[in-house]
Amino acid sequence: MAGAGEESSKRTCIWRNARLATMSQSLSGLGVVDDGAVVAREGRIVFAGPAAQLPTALMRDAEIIDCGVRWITPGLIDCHTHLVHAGNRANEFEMRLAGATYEEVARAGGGIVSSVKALRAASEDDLVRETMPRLDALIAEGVTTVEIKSGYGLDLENEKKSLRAARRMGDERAVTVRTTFLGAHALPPEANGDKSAYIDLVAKKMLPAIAAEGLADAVDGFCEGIAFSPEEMARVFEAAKALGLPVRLHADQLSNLHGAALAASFGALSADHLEYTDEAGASAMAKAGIVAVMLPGAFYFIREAKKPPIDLFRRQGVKMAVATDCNPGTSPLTSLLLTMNMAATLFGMTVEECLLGVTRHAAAALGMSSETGSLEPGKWADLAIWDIESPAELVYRMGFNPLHARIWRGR
Ligand code: DI6
Ligand code: FE
Repeated sequence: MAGAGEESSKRTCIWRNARLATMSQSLSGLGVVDDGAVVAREGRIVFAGPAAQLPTALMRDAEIIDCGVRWITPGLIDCHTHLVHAGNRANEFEMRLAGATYEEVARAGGGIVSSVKALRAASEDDLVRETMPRLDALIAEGVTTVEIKSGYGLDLENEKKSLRAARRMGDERAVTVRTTFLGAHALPPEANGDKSAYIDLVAKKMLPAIAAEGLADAVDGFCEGIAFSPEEMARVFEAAKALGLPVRLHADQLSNLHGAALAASFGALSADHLEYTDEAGASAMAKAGIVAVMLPGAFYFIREAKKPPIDLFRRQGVKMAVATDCNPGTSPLTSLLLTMNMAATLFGMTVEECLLGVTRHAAAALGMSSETGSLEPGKWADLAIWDIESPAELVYRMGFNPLHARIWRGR
């Protein structure tokens, strides 16, 4: 299988008789090409545009795939997930439905700490096995790149185990995985309430060891009253910068601690959640050119009332991405198509904004703009081919998957 795939990736492949939503920055809107073709060679796009402009030299010895007037978009990108975790928290969900408060759930052993306990008890193989169905659900809807965070280990061995499991997910499936170290997610029980000492451990011990093994592509943190303060996060970010790792931040999700401005001041790739971000935060993000990652699944699941300031982001010209935030506590969501629908219905994002949010802007949130996120020469041949009449259908439907075929790096 792998051999056959490799062979075909060396061949020139032409997908034609297709309508393209290239998502290219050089075209307006979705970058639509009505009678389009995409040509791939050795896993990269060498042409994407009007079929009439197909260079004849590329057509020699090429394998030609007739797309039957279907639509082609870039392969989708889920740029914020906690996909690697053990067990689930359906019991907590039931308790909350029966009227239990967050505190009662926590006292009954629930919350992030229960996921930490479960992850510590799981082996790396267990984690890969448990996570694979979630990854497969994303892949089945055309996802070709997924970011996966640690953050349920909260000690060096268990954070490394999570990140190794995440890397293996990418080895075992035809998908690009980017890993993010989220040691500053919550305080582990053994820290006995000492946040400062734990942040020291994250910044001075865990992060350098993880960087030395090349296990993380970026560093993230949870800046919130129930998690870590801006000062504590700044200590982690200083350490990340010193190691040359890009940073991101869970910012302003439940309150405004000015996390967006903090992320901007460190030149982060993105700030994520942002329900409570104010005008100063949005303009700091615009100036720093960092991406706002919208996570409507968590907003929906915890029944948050405050929406992220989409209008401010629009006015300031902040790029918006859209992601599942798949995690067992606040967003048990493994459909990026449904996530787009939520971003539209709950946040008022347009079809164009939603589609940019899972393609070009999601690539930017991962620092991968030159590799993926649009149909343009030089980028990986990551494509999703859809049985739809218009791109709006990808955002409009709930619980229906119109994927016809998915191509990862030309295969
Ligand atoms: N924000 C969230 O909503 C989740 N983590 C985070 O940083 C919560 C994760 C969990 O409850 O397991
Ligand atoms: Fe998250």
